[in-house]
Amino acid sequence: MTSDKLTLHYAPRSRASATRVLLDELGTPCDLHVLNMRKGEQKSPDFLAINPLGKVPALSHGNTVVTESIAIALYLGDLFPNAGLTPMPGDPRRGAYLRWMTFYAASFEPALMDRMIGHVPPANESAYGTFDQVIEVLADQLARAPYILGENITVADIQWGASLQWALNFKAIPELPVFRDYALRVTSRASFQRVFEDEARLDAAQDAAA
Ligand SMILES: N[C@@H](CCC(=O)N[C@@H](CS)C(=O)NCC(=O)O)C(=O)O
Repeated sequence: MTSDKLTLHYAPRSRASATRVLLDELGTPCDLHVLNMRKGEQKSPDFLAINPLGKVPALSHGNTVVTESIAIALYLGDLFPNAGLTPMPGDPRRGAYLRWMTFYAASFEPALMDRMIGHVPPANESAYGTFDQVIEVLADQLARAPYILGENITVADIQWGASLQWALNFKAIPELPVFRDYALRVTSRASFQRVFEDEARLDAAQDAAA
């Protein structure tokens, strides 16, 4: 638990959306600092002082700043263990939790981005092997149970569900039933629906203001 104020530096329909859903799932109050990326607000000096890369999401918690979606998700999950979404140290799922969260940032996203720009690094030199291997490993894991760590949803599923839904929409990953079913299972939750609804409103307002 924490008494320090949380602020999510956020833009609608971005990687920060999954963070916003996670905050909703954790049931914690959080100020939203909404940036209009169409106006380049993420590159303002004030925001660059928070994240020098000028990218969202970023999280301020008291004097602590956390950037990188996965670091933020791990940080929040540990901060609110009572929400029941975090395999904490001592939980037999903790190792797998860290594995799949890190796999997301270190293997899946780079593989996806390389694929989208048509870059094919040599398999033995890339951090992830090949795109097809990453897809195969992920599909195999998701076929085992309703959620990535088993029968119960965890912080990891919020990230993976949001991302796979995005990747399916953009046809960036194969349209496998295991991906489609999983993404639907996760993103049909009330938390996602609340955030998607609000984001449609915010996005339209930002568009009009840009
Ligand atoms: N590795 C970062 C990537 C963050 C990122 O690329 N955010 C995009 C939005 S989805 C962004 O802020 N882009 C704005 C820009 O680069 O100007 C993370 O996972 O948080």
